[in-house]
Amino acid sequence: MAKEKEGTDKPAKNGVPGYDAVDIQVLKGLEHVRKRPAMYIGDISTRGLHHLVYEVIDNAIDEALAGHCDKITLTLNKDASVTVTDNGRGIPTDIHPTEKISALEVVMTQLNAGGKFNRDSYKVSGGLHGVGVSVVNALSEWLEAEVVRDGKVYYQKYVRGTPQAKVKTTGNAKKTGTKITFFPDNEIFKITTFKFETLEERLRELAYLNKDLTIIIKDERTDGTGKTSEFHYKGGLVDFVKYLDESEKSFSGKPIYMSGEKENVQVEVAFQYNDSYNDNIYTFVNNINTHEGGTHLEGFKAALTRTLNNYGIKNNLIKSDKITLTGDDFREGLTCVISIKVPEPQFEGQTKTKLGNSEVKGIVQSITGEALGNFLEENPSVARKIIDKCLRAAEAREAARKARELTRRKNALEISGLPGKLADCSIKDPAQCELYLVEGDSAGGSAKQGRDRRFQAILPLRGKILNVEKARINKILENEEIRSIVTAIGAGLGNSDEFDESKIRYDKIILMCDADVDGSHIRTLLLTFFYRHMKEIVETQRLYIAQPPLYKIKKGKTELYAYDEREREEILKSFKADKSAPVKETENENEEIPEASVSGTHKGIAISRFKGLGEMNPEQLWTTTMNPETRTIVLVTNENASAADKIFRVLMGEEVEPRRKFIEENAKYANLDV
Ligand code: 0RA
Repeated sequence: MAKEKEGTDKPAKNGVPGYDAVDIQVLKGLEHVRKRPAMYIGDISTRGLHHLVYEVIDNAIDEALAGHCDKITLTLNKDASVTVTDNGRGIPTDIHPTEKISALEVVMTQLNAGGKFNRDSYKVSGGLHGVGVSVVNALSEWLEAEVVRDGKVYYQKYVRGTPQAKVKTTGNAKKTGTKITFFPDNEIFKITTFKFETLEERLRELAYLNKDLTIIIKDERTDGTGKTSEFHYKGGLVDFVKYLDESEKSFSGKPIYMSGEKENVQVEVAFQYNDSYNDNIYTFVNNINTHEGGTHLEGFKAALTRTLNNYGIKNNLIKSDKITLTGDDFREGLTCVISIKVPEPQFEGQTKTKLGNSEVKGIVQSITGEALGNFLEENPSVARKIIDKCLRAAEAREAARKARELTRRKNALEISGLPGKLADCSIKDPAQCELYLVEGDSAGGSAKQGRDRRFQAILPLRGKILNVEKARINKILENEEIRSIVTAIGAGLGNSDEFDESKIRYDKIILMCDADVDGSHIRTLLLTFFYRHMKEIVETQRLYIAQPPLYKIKKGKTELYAYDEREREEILKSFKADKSAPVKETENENEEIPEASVSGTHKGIAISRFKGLGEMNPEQLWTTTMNPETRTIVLVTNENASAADKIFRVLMGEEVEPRRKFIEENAKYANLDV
């Protein structure tokens, strides 16, 4: 995509005064961004909208990486615009030697103008982000840039990417910096409301990754939360690991930190071990989250496996003739953040978040291997605890292998190989099929009767399923309910080489639980299971949550269902307004809603609250919750892995205090919990 201009010769004028080929090309550039915004920012949903902010922030981060900026402020303004201020060097404003206009205008109006400036060192650009601030400008109804540089304040305003006047000076000022205010174009974005929490999460992450940086976010919108957060973490990655592991007990003391630099690649790693059975490794390259991993991750894993194994054998902790430990064993209970800075990162993979630079593996491996070796020698008691944990993981893995073997043999004995409780659908094409996982046998029975058996399969689940957050893989595989889920889906246990996506038997897997506390607990347990052990199902957008109604409201022969309090009120209002069967006003508007099954009367109107799915008859269940024409189902997404992961760990993990805090802080959203 990069359009490099060679030499300094301007192409010949084409006859139109004030226009030459370069200008036309420039115009075409931003026009193309407006025509095909998704090519530049991924999509035009809320995600793309937030990308605009990240783009400007990343430019400020580049200033920080170059050592020129230590404070970034983001403000969500009253008028719905956004301001990003930084104290970097300021976008250059002098006349550009070849473009013959202010460099500020070049940066704001030309695609990939970054290449025209010598912004030294590690750039964020080139990755997921890094399309340039000109893209933000093109996709904004208006944008104002204010630069403080060389003792002056410079200013320029743009409308949909077009400058409204030349760059002018508006005053004098000391110091340096850039302030960009933009108003996302509602011709491009359907939704132009920023989500404070989404931005906050990324800014917090950036502050952890750049320990000298202070990042502030302010919500000044009239209908906003009025929240302000300031992030500054002196401990950097060490603080990040503590934050990620807030809900777990570390047994390796405070996070182990190591850093080094080789061939211009800076490496920083912090990690600790906790009592859980999961590993959580987050990797970043130039502050970009490399979700798909890459050579830096490979290097670290190799160093961890080799160094711990060598230490264990040398100190007689691992008897290599008895047991062989795998990389997975050395990562059980590991929480780790790897952050590296590479001058020319190459990003690969489906979402361009996998580091490809081959030289990086060896660099990370040697820096972290050496540092870990020293740490183990200096901290033998921690070393022993870590090796112990790894040995237990290996034993469990061996037990799990045997359990799986057993399942396979058992399944081979059953004719269909499918769980007995599963009421399968008759259509065999997975693309058309749905699997309902239903809480309780009685609701399962209604669902079996109410369903469209051609494409809907029902698997009733009895009681609570196992909390996989607190169990090793062998225990998980011993669990009856989990085994039937895995066999019904048909692709094997996820997150492993054994998983075969092409064998998934359903296009949608829908969790259907009661709308009460127990139901929401079971739903969380199921979500945890899918998130941890069948991530592929979440990632391929197959997992959904059914939305059963909370109330049935009946007047005469008319029966309506309400899915929340607001709908209940609306239906009541419409019933009362309906003159065909006059109803006297209730004397008390706040009359208590009768408990389950017991019908309450609002003078001719009967409201009943469904306590559980089991209370609905098959036909009700079909119309309200299962009929694709009338039901609502909510897709489970995995937008922000680190945030979702943290929520699971807080809710399902060991420590009680963070859980209490989380529930208290989020109690008001409790009925939205997904
Ligand atoms: C081009 C060159 C230089 C800095 C920037 C752009 C720059 C862009 C943004 C966007 C938001 N804040 C920013 N700060 C700086 C290098 C400047 C120099 O070499 O002096």
